Amino acid sequence: SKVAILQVGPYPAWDEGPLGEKFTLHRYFEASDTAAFLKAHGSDIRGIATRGELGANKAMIEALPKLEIISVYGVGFDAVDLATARERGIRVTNTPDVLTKDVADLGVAMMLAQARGMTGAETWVRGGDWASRGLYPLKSRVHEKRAGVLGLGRIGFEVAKRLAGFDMDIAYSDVEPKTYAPDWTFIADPVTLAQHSDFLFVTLAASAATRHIVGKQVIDALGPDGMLINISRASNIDEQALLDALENGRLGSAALDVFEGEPKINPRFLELDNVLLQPHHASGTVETRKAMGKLVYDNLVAHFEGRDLLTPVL
Ligand code: 8YV
Repeated sequence: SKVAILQVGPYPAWDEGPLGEKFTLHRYFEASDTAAFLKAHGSDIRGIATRGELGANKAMIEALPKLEIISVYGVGFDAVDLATARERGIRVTNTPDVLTKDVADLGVAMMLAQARGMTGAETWVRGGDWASRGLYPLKSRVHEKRAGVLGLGRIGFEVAKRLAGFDMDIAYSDVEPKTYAPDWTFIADPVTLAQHSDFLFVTLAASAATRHIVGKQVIDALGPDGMLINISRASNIDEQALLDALENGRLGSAALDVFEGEPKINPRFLELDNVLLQPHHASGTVETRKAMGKLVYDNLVAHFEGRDLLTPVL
């Protein structure tokens, strides 16, 4: 008989097909009463297939006495209760590397789109302003400006590499200087980094230690001409402080792919014209999502066949 898996969120058909053939999938996201659902199926379930932003919380893990592995579709595993998993000896996997370049691409695209006012410019054309009002307002350039990268891991490195192609002056923060950072300036303190940035990219893996690392101080240091770009997790930013600063012009602008409580975002964002809003899709290309789905599947199969995990976190 097939191993039972709790499927926390939906996947594209190309992933659900093979997963459903190999395992018995219990589709948590379709349950109207999730507690009753866990009660009904929980005693059989030996694996979880989840998504980066959904993870697996304590209550979910505790409802599954036979749970052995949590396979995350995403590089970020901050939504998985790692402490509980570790205590129970539950394995955890994620999908690093395969999504790195897509996430970096979108981050840089967001910077360019926001800096050059492309969303407004599109509306200018479609709404007839070009014909009736004439030239679109001028914007500041990007090249030769200062970029700060907060977190020079895999994604931060690919962002910085791309920014170097735009002749930007690059600095970064991390726990220590990185040997693989060519001539980029290391600035340990995020507030000092923000002071030295026109564009600040947040590319940190989220954890309790990085929660609200971008708070009022960093935002004020970036200032009324600065732009904040977040392609990591909402928890890395104090969203209230960000909204306050965007509303009163203490921060110039922001470009965000992630939000507290997403997909239901704070309606204050919708009132602002100095923020570019994206629906958490930095890894959202067909090629990358296929590679992520394959890793979720391959890690689960490797575990249940007693082989080494491909991309273990725990
Ligand atoms: C995905 C992500 O959008 O990798 C991550 O951590 O958040 C993204 O790649 C998400 O996990 C898909 O559900």
